[in-house]
Amino acid sequence: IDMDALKRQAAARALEEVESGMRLGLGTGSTAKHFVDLLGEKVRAGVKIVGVPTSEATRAQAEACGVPLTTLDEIDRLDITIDGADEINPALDLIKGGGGALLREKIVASASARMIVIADDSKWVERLGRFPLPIEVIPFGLAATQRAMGEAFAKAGVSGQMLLRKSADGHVFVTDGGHWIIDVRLGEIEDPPRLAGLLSAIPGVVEHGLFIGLGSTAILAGAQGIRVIQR
Ligand code: DER
Repeated sequence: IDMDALKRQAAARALEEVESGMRLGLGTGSTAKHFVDLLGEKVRAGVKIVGVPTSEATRAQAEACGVPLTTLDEIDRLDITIDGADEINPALDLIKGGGGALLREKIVASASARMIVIADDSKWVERLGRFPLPIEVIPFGLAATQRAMGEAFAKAGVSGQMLLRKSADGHVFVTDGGHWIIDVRLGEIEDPPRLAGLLSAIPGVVEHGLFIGLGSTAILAGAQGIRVIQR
């Protein structure tokens, strides 16, 4: 099965939800990339939309595709954010951040009336946590922050090795927001909302990749076709 073809199929199905006049959040990652690509074709065909990109990478791609852009300073509400995910559970809670864009992605998704998650069906899981959870942290006081994270994991009944994300060139990965990312493979997270709350309470944690209650629709493309799941 060509995974990239599945991603494109999910993106194409999401495009059917887009109408002229809409204000869209534009996600980040290889699946969202297909969406922005296909959206550019719709814009050239005359569909009137504006988009807020969730990363500098998506901004560059959207500009190249001719998608009109705006910001969440010009407008304070979006109609739909279309974005990928690393894991999706039956409650449509997500792990995101594999691409390092989780902070702007969560800000944009939170400012949207709807969030459509597009993915190949390998992302669909019963329980979140096999994929390492990305946690965006401030470099200052990192050891103290990691200690607090360890305590939060213990309270939530999970544990895992914390890895500071590195770029391909071996340097510490730096997000669009100038922060670092710690990835932790926690295994099965029994209570994602509880862990999300515990992590959000840590001062040195800027944001984390648990997206709770934000996904309204999941569009999953698999060998048997496309499944649309509403929350
Ligand atoms: O980093 C992110 O949040 C991306 O959306 C990621 O979760 C999905 O990326 P993919 O579409 O390349 O699998």
